[in-house]
Amino acid sequence: MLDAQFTPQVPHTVRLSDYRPPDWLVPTVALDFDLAPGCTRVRATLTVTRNGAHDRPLVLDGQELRLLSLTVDGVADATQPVGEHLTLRLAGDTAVIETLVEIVPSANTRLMGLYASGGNLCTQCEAEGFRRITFFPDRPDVLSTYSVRMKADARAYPVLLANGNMVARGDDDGGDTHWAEWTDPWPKPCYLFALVAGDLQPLRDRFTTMSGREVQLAIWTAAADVPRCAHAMAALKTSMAWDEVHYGREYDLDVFNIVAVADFNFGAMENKGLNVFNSKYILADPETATDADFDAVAAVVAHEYFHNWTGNRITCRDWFQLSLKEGLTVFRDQQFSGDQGSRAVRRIDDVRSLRAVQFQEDAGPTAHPIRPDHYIEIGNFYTATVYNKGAEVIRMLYTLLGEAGFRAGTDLYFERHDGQAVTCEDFVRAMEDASGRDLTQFRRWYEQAGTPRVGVTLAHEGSTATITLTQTTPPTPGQPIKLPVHLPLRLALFDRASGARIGDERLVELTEATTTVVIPDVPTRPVLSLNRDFSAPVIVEHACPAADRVFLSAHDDDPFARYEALQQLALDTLSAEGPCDDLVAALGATLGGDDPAFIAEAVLLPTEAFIGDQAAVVAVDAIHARREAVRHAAATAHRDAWWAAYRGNADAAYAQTPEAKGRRRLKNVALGYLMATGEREAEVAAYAQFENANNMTDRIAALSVLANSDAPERTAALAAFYDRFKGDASVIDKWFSVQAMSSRADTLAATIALTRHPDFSHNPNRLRSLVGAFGVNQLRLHAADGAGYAFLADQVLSVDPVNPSTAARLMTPLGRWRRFDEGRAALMRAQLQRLLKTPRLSKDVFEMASKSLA
Ligand code: B3K
Ligand code: ZN
Repeated sequence: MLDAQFTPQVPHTVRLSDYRPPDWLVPTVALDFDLAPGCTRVRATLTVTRNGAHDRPLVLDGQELRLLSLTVDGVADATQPVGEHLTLRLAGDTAVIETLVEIVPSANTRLMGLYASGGNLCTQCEAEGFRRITFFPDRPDVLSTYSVRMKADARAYPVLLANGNMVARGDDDGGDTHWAEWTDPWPKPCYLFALVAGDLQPLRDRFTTMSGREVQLAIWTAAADVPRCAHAMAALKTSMAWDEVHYGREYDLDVFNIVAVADFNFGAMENKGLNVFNSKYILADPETATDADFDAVAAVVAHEYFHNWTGNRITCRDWFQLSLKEGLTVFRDQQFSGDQGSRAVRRIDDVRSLRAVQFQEDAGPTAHPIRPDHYIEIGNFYTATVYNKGAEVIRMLYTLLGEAGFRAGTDLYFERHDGQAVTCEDFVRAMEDASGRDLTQFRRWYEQAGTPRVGVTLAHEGSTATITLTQTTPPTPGQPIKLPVHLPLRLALFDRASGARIGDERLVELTEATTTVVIPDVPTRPVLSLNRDFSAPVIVEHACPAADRVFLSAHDDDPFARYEALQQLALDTLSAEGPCDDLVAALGATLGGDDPAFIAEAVLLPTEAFIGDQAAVVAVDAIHARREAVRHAAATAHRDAWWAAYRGNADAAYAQTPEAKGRRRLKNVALGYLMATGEREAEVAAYAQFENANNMTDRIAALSVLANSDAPERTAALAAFYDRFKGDASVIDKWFSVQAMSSRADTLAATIALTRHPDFSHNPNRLRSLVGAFGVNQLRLHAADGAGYAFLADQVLSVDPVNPSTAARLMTPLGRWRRFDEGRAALMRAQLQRLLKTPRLSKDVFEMASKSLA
């Protein structure tokens, strides 16, 4: 029995520069599972072939496997695993290796490999979970065709699923057990292997592909949840059609199955033909899911589906190339989501989360390029940088090459690399070859960490406008020197008097440290609109007069730029003392617009965390006080307009249309401002909305403002919500979150008390809903006495032995100590040191804590 809990003192660092092609290939794999939660036997038959002329042994990875027998070409072999490897010296160039191992799914709390969830058995193999199922060269550049046989108790596990197509099934033992055989014709790396056995019911549908093939679709879940799968199914069919139209990609199996499970480390997994989802991203109905939940379901369903081409048919050579599939697939799902509703609102949302999470990461101790070059635990690299900055890098290629050039690039990429495990470099080369553009300098985006800063000055003389743009990227750990990157900036000038744009928008390509753009025929000093639609993932430093921001917030013809002007004005205002009249007036003007979905996003003030990100040292309490004061000012100044926005959008009939969602959003943003007036009438309205809501968006919005208040109805509302939804995990997650996110002084005490609630558990969704939510509550996590930090570290230590990958994610906020005053920084460091001193710490938490302190 191997034991992965006992981590060596200093875990091994894996380096990109050490990459070597696999010594042995495994063209075919046959797996035979005798499934039971307490003891599962896995017989694996691998055909292996020597890759090239060498005499190195075959090294198989294995973790927490009990080896019962091993044969090589049918002959019993006594070799035993050493550590986490089984090393076999083979005489010939091919061999058949058969292993029989025993594993214990019910004891697998890491949720990697084969594990039990809600009475079902399921797998998660990416990145390195397959080695917890059987001995195998667990790396993405070993591609095999799989045939799978599984046998299980027929009553407990009436449904048996695996990748590909089912080819046979039958009963054993007079019907007490049954079995199924599945084969997947497409060679795949082992991280895409999946198997599910459970008491599940399908929501079925079908899709006819562009070449006329019919695909049977099914979403499998507990019987009671089947009606809640309709939105996911609709999204699946829409994404299948969208990928045909926009990328020419057709689905390639006769069946596509999705299974929803309650215990899952992240959102979902793109296993070939058998996606496994966190149920949070499948189940949705108006009563229990918010509009944001509905959108997230569609986005994640699309994302996993799109992986069929960007990830599965063409996969990664090694895990350093993760952004090859993730950045590209996030970009594709963002495009898809933009096409389903308002592109501008979707872009605002994407940029907001990029700035909130990725910019912080890029400025912190774990900053890494979208293609990292070393890691201790690859699970720590499923980051906003690899995913979301990765998507921004792809978006820049799209902007630079244009729609047609980009499509030619992806066409060439698919044609050239189908069936291969490739690198980010292969992708860029396909873009280069298809477009004829030289992307040499662009490649720096893959190598350099850190968010570039673009400084801007505008000069106007005679009738010439001169824009000077400088770029610098601050040092990041291990990368003291940064070179200029190739970045596309969309910009436009506006005429101050008429409000009209002067000429066309320009696409300026920055390649040098300094770039000068001279624009003739500009008679009066213009207003500059820069980085429109957020064309590059940079921080723009432009000492722009408040009047220009106010102007752009009203007149810019790029909706993202209108939003951005207001955000920057708000940041300027919130980061300083003094009057806030310009901002309040601009908010009022925006509130008078005619697109509720856009207004709702534009009038939201930047979060306390984002305000903190702008300063050298985060002034926790002052930021909160200032933001509340400005919110109060904006609320009272436009009191009647907020009430009009609230009441005017309150009677909308429930529908999942962009229009209805936009109106709900504006109504609930207005409710937030009304609460900031401090008027009793607002509390009464919130409670009435809470009680009478016919959908979760309205109910949780009302509960959330009440939870953040001293309203007399607060306690009753929280209790009523719990009673109404107890037993529904995803809704109870929201109940935990609204309490952990409250700005009230008793939030830490309440959060600690909630860890003793009978519904609190180590389920990843539940941990994120309480501990994760508290971790982003800047005001209360960063209480000056350090109690918030101690709580977070307690939780990390409690979760680490159970589920290290989740523990490592929960501790991220502690790594930001350099951004706080010395008192807080010392308290944060003390908790990181406490983590590092803990015996038997996982390598996941070790890597995060040691990098945070370095
Ligand atoms: N590829 C998976 C993520 C797996 C995470 C492993 N630690 C989901 C996705 O990005 O689509
Ligand atoms: Zn993905």
